[in-house]
Amino acid sequence: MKLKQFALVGFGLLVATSAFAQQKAEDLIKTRQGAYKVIAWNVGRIKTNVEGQFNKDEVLKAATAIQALANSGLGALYAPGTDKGVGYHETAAKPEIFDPNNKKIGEVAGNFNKEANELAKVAAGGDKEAVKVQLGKLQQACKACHDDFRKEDHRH
Ligand code: ASC
Repeated sequence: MKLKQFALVGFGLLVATSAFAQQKAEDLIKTRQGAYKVIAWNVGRIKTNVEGQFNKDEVLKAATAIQALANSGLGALYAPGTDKGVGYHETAAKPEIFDPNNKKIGEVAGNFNKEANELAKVAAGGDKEAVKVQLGKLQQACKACHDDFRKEDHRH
């Protein structure tokens, strides 16, 4: 192979590799946004139930879905290279959430898991008032993370 050809192949590989990395990051961002979208959908269903007619089965389904997602290891979706980019929309994640030394991340994430697990437990009990109180605690956990790690004014 001539030097010029060799250089061209090398350049082609480089473009292909970075395109692949970008595609992968875009997928991770999409999955991340989708996961929170599904969580928000289920939070909304529970909210509707505690504000109106309470259907224990629907609330339990929604709470169980939130619990499963909260415990699924969402942190893996914040892989290096996913700090910038477009999934379904531009990522709203602040740079701070990609800092492995930021202690607050574990705190807010752990709190979200705790409140989600508790909500599933309370939902199984079927008491509307208790679900309402626990939903409020879960929403506080959502908000705590948004306050520190989501760019302002972003709505999903
Ligand atoms: C929701 C939702 C959120 C949280 C947050 C709580 O229902 O979609 O992101 O609650 O608004 O502050």
